[in-house]
Amino acid sequence: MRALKRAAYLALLLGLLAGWGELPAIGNPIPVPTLIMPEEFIDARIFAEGRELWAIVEGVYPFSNIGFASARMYYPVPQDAEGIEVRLDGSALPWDYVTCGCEISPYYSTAVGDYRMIAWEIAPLPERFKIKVRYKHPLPRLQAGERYAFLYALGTGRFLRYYAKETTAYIKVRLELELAALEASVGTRPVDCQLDQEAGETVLTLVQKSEPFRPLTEDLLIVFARLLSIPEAIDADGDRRISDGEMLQAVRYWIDETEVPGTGGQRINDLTLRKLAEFWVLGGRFVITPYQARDRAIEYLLEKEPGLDLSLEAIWDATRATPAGLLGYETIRYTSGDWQIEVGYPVVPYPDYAVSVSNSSTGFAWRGTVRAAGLIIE
Ligand SMILES: [Ca+2]
Repeated sequence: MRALKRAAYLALLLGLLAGWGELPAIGNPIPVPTLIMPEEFIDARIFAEGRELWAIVEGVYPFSNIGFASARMYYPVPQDAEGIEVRLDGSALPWDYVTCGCEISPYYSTAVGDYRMIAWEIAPLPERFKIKVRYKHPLPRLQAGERYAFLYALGTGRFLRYYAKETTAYIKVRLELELAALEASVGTRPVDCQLDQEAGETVLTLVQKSEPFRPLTEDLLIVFARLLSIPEAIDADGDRRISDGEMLQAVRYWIDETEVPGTGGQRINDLTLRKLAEFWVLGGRFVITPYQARDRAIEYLLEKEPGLDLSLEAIWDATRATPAGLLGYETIRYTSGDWQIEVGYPVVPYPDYAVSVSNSSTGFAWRGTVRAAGLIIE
């Protein structure tokens, strides 16, 4: 049993197991020591920030540990990942980049370039524990146009030696944008995923099961083309404000009745031109989708109460909460932890949004109207 007291080097999730040594066989058929990860849960939110698209990725990995005293775990993240957080049962764990000359390669090769390996230690290693990893990164843009790639390193199982009859990954990617096209693949195989489009966002749901007695060994790649709304296409510098030059360009498109590039063939009509002029005159960041209204309200509340435990980087679950039978009005309910944000709006071009923000544990409650030009009325 002395072997069990040695620090065991595990590379679970996403790494490899070194220092495996002789395995004291205790129970059959489960090799001991071993780590078991039958499921993993991946949530990602893709959104526009300026002219770039970003992803916030959150992975939750529940483990059972049979016989390991401690562990060193590895995990690949994009090279330009920011705000990397690793949590063990909710508490922050220190992590570091794997450097050359270490136990494993510092890089993990993917279809969109090398990812960097990070590592952390857990000692003592509980019998059951949950690892949560979170990071944010800009998405690579492919060729010209509005095509982007999102890759999740699902295939780290190719390095692993852990035991589970099979591993199932539950993946949910929320794209806060309109899509012109989307293709998902695991390795080189296209995969069927469920796509739900609602209120200007698309939710991709995918359940990926490994082969029996094998981990997942290939990465998930989503390639998509973005469709711009007219204000987004006119806003050439992506600051969500309409400058003098951008307004002038909009007027040209309106006079010539030409299609606005990137919008899938839309033209500027009189109403849209008036709205663009309003955004231009008022100068605020325009709000043209329910999720932008939600974020504008969060931004406003954080300015008012900086200590508030609300985050612009939360991953929200969105559901349609429009009462049955109500026509011409929609309500989207966003939830994240104890927070709930409801955004209601009439189904007309460039509506004002009625936003209510509440927290079920603190009793916090706020209501206001977010106007399309970004102004807030309480
Ligand atoms: Ca602009």
